[in-house]
Amino acid sequence: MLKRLAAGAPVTQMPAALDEDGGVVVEGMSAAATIEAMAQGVEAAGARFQPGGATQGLGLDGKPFVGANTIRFSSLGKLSPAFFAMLDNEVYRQLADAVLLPNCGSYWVNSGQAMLIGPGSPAQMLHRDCMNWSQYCMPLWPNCPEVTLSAMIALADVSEELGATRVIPGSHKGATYGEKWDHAETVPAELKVGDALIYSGKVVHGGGANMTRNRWRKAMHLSFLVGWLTPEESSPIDYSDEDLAHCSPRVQRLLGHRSYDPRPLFGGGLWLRHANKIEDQTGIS
Ligand SMILES: O=C(O)CCC(=O)C(=O)O
Ligand SMILES: [Fe+2]
Repeated sequence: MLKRLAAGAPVTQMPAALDEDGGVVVEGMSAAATIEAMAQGVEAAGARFQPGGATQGLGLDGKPFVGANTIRFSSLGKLSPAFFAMLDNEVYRQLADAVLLPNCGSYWVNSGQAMLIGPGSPAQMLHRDCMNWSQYCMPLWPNCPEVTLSAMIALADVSEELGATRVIPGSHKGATYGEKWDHAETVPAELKVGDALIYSGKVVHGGGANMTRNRWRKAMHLSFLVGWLTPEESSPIDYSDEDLAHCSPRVQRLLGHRSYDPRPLFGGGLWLRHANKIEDQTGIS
């Protein structure tokens, strides 16, 4: 079993649990009104998608990973401003700061995605999320710094039967990078609506099988990535300046509308967003 901590527990306990098992359940991480608004937006948009359409940008090769009877889509901030509130969630912020800021000046959104698992879906293949950046992580394994942190947030109660995310506790410290993992070693991270499974990019996990005949698993994935790596999703162009005009500077940075500043660590300025506008230099408007 993964440890379960209340969102109000001292945040210092959470990195310790995360470090020990590679994942921790934070109960009640998101406010009820926020989840309700997000869930409504996802429900309405989800009805417009064909199951099995998502490919992770990989065409047919991506389909086995996402599953034939699942619905996945991004740009959740277009559905409800609740998404921006989730990006500003204080508990997740503190955890992400603790895990990622030792390795970057700032981090940004890797994915903000509805992950709906349909009835009869088999378990997803087991993987580590950091495998998206294997060229960096593999040569350094198991000592590679954390580059990504994920949250699976329940938009409705998520039981084992419905396809709760399955995790192999401790596998983030496993000696070999890619191997054949045994589903029997996984444990389900069951969630009540508003709870979140927070997990290391290094831990082995996968979506669970939905064993029901007619019910969907309703959850969303919100992951962060060190600011010097390329995210899965193109948030910087998915959202316009106008979309984010009323968001906090943190949310604007998370969605790629501010530059990456490596300080206090060593490195260059990257993604020079509005750093030197032509209009500012030439007087052209
Ligand atoms: O759907 C889930 O529970 C997990 C999904 C996942 O781990 C992924 O797609 O990277
Ligand atoms: Fe994953």
